[in-house]
Amino acid sequence: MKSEKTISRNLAIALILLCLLVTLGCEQMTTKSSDAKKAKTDERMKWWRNARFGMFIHWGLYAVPAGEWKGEYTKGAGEWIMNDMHIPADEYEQIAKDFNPVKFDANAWVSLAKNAGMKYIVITSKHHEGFCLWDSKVSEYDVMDATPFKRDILKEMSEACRREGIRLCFYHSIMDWHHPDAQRLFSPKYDTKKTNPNFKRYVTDYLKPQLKELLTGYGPIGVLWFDGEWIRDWTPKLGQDTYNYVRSLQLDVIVNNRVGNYRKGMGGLNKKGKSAGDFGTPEQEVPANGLPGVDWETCMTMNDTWGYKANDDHWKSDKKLIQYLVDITSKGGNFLLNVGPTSEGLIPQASVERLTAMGEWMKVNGESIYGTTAGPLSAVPWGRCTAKSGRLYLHIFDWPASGTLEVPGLRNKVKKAYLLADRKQTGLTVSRTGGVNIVINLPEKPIDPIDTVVVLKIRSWGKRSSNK
Ligand code: FHN
Repeated sequence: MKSEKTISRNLAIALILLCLLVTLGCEQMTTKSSDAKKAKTDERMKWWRNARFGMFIHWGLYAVPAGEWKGEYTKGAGEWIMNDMHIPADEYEQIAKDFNPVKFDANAWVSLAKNAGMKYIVITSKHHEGFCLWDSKVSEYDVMDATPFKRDILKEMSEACRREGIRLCFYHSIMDWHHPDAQRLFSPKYDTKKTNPNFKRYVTDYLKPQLKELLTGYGPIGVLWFDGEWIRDWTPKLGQDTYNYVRSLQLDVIVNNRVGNYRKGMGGLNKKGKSAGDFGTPEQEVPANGLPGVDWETCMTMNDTWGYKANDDHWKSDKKLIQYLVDITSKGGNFLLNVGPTSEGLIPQASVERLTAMGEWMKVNGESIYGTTAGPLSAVPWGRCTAKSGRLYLHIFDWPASGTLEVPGLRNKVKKAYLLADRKQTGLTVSRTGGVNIVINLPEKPIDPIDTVVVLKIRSWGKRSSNK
């Protein structure tokens, strides 16, 4: 007969074993569910990660003054003229009567983006001014009711994007200087310190119904790109709720992190590295080391303004823009490059010229951008490196006078090296100078002085760092 002591000891051991099994089971279930969640997110983000390059379009009533108000040019960006020139909402809204962009051609805009090598377009549905570029049923302050133009711009963009296989995405401002339940209360100058007692009504009766219009009336939307999230009325809870709401309308839509007002910190992500939203949004900057482990996109102007300004001729060169694209991609990010169309509906010629030049480069070198990840090489003096399975793309900005390219820190066995522009893929001589450095013999002159790409076909040997 076993003593009572033995029975209670065995029971205790059995209980501990049971708890261990239950804990292990729960952990396995948690791991399984987080793996499943990650797989779903990866699937949803796949096209965006492959795309790497998109067009940002800032267009609204601000294109009419084009930076000038009563004979004075605003010092700020074109799209901020209402606030920066202290124009009261009821005076500013009169501009709608002059918004008649008769030269607007959605097909031309979408073709320009496509020929530049861009795979998606993010257009302002409504910027901070509150004016809507589509036929909204919850507002008269839109292109159909308030202007002589009376065409649904987003509808025409949606049809053109679908025809050209370009993903249509919407920028939408949470901050609204026109709606009485939002920041209009503080017109003519909004005040980040003030709150509107009716802001919740703005969210339920206006912001969400408009998001529903945008996500149910214009076909599949690639990205909902929120902005104007820094106002005091907007909270992380509202952000998470809005993220969930938008995804309930289109499950596959991607949402930027500005829905969750975590833009501060790591170039658009909170200290924990994750925030409401699917990607970080550094603006007018490229994080020195990218944002390792998360998706991110740098948005940038071609001159100094997002919305058109007639007196802003401070244009970045096509060399600068191409090398930004490569730099960002080499760090694992996307590049969202802006155009600010005029009140006639034309994209400025200076933007067209730069996009055309970028398209010429992309036609030859797009393989080294699309679907690539951050390169495994640490900073190299001559350029950048992007990567795809089994291949490294060496982007040479500064062609070595010696005719030899030194590639430090590469453990992988090199199977072949060739110039990406060389369709015959003629092999370049590669030698290893001890350990992890290789030297590639190059032609005397670069193919492209802005960026000539050498492809290294490599055998994956040992762990290569990756950014995700
Ligand atoms: O205030 C806006 C600005 O007008 C522009 O839309 C940029 C683009 O990312 N976002 C805000 C400034 O961060």
